[in-house]
Amino acid sequence: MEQKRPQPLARDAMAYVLAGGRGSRLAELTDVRAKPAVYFGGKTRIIDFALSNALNSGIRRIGVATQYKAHSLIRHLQRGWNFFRPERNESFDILPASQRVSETQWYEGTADAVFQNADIIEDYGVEYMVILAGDHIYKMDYELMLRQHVDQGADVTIGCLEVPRMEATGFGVMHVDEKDRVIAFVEKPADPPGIPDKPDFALASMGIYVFRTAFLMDQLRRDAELKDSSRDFGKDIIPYIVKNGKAVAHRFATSCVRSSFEREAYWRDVGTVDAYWEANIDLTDITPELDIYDRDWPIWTYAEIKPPAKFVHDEEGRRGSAISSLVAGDCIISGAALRRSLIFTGARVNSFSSLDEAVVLPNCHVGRNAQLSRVVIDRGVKIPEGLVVGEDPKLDAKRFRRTEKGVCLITQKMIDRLE
Ligand code: ADQ
Ligand code: ADP
Repeated sequence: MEQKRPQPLARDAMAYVLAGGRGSRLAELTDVRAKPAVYFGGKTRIIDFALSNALNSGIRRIGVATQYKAHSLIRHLQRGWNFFRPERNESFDILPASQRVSETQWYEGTADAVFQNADIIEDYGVEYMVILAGDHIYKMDYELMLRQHVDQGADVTIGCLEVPRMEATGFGVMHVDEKDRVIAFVEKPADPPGIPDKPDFALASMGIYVFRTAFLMDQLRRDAELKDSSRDFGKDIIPYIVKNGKAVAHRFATSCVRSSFEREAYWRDVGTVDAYWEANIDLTDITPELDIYDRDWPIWTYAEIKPPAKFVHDEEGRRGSAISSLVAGDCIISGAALRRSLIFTGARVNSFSSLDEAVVLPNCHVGRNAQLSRVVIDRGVKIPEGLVVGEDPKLDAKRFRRTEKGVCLITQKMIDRLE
């Protein structure tokens, strides 16, 4: 008898990406754009990781809920993620908070950002919902998480990872039994409970969840009736299911996608300027912890087709090079020296300048004789001739946003104030 090929569960799932939060700890980087739209890794934006994971996992229906400063995010999605075809049962929906349920309501919490679009989601008739956050850097095969959800007969499956206990105050923290069933869940505890046999670590929720669509919708409708709910997955929906249903933890390490040299299960929040700078600069390592060149798990993005990066030497023939650096297209490095730096599209770096551990967002211009060390330069900034950053901490802190780790975030407004 002919054997039926098992259908990947991902083809019967919709990925729903929550991309509305502000990410205020990224300071000026999120003044004009939502955190998921912030540039990362030389070409991509943060949200491209969750979206590429969904695509590479085989998911062909995607919804993105947007709210805060969504213009640049929406523009990016429209340009880069527009290849889904309804006739192949594919869809890509951008779902801005548009007061569809009540004219006075934005999305209240994360659960509300799903509930307000219930009719659109139910119309697609998919069996499973994969709820994702649009603001984390990681590579993960969601098919494996879906498979565990079905195999264990869970009501909700929660993606989780082990983090140092004292860093877990910003996460949902759970306790599990020997079968990884969640027996307790606390959202952002002041004193996070440790893992029984590893007390210095806590089991933290990644804020990603798998549900059967019908079950999720029932829960959202139930929660919508409550007066005192904040309509949030972490605060309301998940704790309720842990108490009254079957919640199971899915370990990130089991479905994290790794290339041949990636050692650890890589996951980063990049929610602060320091974490953001560090994760970008780490990519310049000889064997970085995150491989963005993995052809088996490509990170798709939108990028304009531009001329290649060009390197020319200075008048003395000495500089005009990049060591341990990533340089995107349309950059001209003329007579400048780059070390451990990550330069996005369209930069011009002029003679006798040096950049050391610099993250330079698109379309920046660095004038002659500038010396910049440990910086993040916002998009389109014009660095004046001779500017020195990274030598005098007090002066830097007065002029720019200087972090605990001594990283300076530089925006055009800060440069304009110098003159
Ligand atoms: P947080 O990350 O603090 O905790 P939250 O601020 O609600 O949760 O953001 C989750 C995601 O939803 C983010 O991607 C954000 O951009 C987006 N978002 C927030 N409000 C939104 C809205 N109104 N509309 C649309 N999108 C919105 C959550 C969980 C924790 C878990 C961490 C892991 O609550 O349990 O540990 O994620 O990072
Ligand atoms: P991205 O670099 O993320 O594509 P942009 O720099 O183009 O984003 O800005 C995103 C949105 O913010 C756009 O709507 C843009 O017009 C607006 N914007 C950019 N800079 C400013 C500013 N200095 N003041 C107010 N709005 C701005």
